Amino acid sequence: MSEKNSPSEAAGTHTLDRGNSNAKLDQLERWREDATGEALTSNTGVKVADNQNTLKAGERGPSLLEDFLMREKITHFDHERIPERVVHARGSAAHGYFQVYEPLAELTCADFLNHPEKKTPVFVRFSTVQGPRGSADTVRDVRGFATKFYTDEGNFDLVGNNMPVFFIQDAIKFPDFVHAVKPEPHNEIPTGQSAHDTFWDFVSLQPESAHMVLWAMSDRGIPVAYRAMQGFGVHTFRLVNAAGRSVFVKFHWRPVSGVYSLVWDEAQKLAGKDPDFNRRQLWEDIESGDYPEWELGLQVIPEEDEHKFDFDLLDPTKLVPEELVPVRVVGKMVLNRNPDNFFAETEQAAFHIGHVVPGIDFSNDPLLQGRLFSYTDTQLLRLGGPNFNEIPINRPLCPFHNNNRDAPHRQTINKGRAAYEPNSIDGGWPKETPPAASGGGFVSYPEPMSGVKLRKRADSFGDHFSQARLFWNSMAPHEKEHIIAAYSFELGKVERREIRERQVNQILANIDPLLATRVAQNLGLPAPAGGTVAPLQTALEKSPALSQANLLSGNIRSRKVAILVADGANVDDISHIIGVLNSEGATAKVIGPSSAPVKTSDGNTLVPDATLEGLPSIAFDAVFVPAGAEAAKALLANGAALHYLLEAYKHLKAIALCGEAADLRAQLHLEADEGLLNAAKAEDLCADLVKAMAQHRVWAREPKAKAIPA
Ligand code: HDD
Repeated sequence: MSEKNSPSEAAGTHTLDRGNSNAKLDQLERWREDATGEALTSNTGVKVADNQNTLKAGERGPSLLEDFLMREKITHFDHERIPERVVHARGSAAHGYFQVYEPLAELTCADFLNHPEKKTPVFVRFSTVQGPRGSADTVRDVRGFATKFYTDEGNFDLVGNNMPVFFIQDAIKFPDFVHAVKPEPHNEIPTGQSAHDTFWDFVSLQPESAHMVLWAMSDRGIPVAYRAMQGFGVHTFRLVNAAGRSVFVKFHWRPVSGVYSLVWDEAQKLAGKDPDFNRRQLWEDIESGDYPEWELGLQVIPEEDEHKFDFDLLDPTKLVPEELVPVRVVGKMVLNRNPDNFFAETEQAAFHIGHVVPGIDFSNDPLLQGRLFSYTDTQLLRLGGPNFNEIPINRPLCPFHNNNRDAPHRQTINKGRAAYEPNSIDGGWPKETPPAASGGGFVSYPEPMSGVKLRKRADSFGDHFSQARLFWNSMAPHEKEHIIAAYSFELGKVERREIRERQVNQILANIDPLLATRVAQNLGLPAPAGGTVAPLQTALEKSPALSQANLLSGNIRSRKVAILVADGANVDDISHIIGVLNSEGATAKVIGPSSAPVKTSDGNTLVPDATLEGLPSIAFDAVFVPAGAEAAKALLANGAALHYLLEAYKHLKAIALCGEAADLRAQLHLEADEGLLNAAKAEDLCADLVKAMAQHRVWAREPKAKAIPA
């Protein structure tokens, strides 16, 4: 933490405005306020005189069962845990609001999508899928992106992921998929990983997973931050307007910060060095006022176009390419408040795909239909009964009244005698509300139905490879390399040769020959002779909207820069770069050889925010080293500092070296490139640094950087 004295003070400790980098400790303590000055009591309100000692028969005697205070405290503690989510157990959440840009009356009668003046409160929980509650954030996995809108017409939950498709087409396969991806049952290994036999066994036998597995093996599986992820509702939903006209819709969340990812080596290291990496950033960004934002996008498909695509709109393993149906951006979500209590809010939040409001309805996607059952069922177990919607985080903000009664943990004290309908005793209340343009009751879209009762997958769900190929073809060269590396890594962990072979020959070979051949080479398998399924003719060869290379924001807002200092560091360079970064919405942290203050070039001292080991380069987007002969010499002699730079280089980050700090580059034999910058002073390189950071990584460096040991 920096000290706040003025630089002009005799003691000479620098005050550097580091923008958002300092957590506001005063605010962090806000939740204690309600208990401050209050007596410690039992749950029944009895004041406690001694919270240190159990009631005993004599100082050294046995404890007495009579001690109701000790029994209550221990009992409560013994019952603190509830079952973690069977999937998506590891997560973090924040509060915020959503605001629509303009009324969408032609599409939907949903109130919150029709009033640009309204800020609808939201609670958003991000998660990984595989790992338990205490697992690391940065594992390769799908990320959950669940949003609860507390609208004036009831809660709407958009329970999506950071990938627009799913592994399976029918909900009845979900337990199989989850059992396969979870740690193996005999030894509960591996945690938070899909790199093991049972996962690859299942997906290699289930070709409908090919598309989604490709997404998971791409950079989308290792996002840098929640704010750097897109979100997708995945299924096709319906919107219904006041006239009862319906359209199909796909929901999209587009991060204002752009879409970008970790590199694999970094993701693995972060899982050890900071397992809370994503959780911490979400928390710190919000505490510092740098609020994550997303725009809501809709892909609207008229009912009459339902069958015009070369895939089935009801198939959740397919996306609707944006080149065929553009995304209409309709509103913005801002996350601006951290929860006060993790358990009460984040852990007890109960999302449910079946929480919809008038104007939003379901399609017949068989995965969606099965989810409608599963989410209530799981809350009954996790939250202990059907009153889970009374828990404050789940409770609607609009009034709610019905004749549901009793059950465990009931909080509402219902008055009156008539808990049934129709009744005459309470005047017939609460009463139904007929559908109306605004504020009406929910009516399901009257979709005509007919059919024979059967268990069968529609033939239109039968093409499993065309969209996987579309995704592969749409990747930038470096993204393709990452996908090849990810398959090679994961399948390399698979012990059974026949599983590896099946994945390569029957799945990858049907996606793309280069992908299959390169992965086969890396696994020491013969290159497959060709695909086993004849490719279909499809509308698109490529979809540029799928490549993260096309999804950067063009700015460096919320990016983090490490400033490496040692005694003698040039203070003008430090002040200048911090000023520039702050003006661009980025933040900086001063990293020292130890936590002790360093002496800057003007003879004053500067207290580092962290040490080289405490905040390694993997926690930053770029590294900056100020000029100063003495500082450069000290850093050159410091193995941790050299490793810091080498690792930043290997992870393709922008590195800016001022003045004598250029000696570090020479010592490490690193070639200058568009992201490895030298200049006499900060002023001369900060524009290039900002430009390089906006590109996120120096991809051109990747082939060279691979040769550097981790
Ligand atoms: Fe699910 C949780 C997203 C298919 C059953 N799911 C859960 C969460 C997310 C998703 C984001 C965590 C919500 C939170 O933060 O509390 N799930 C998806 C998506 C799917 C999907 C995008 C496919 C498009 N899920 C799916 C199927 C089933 C489930 C097919 C069951 C048939 N999902 C559950 C669950 C969970 C859950 C078991 C675990 C905890 C919870 O619901 O509340 O019911």
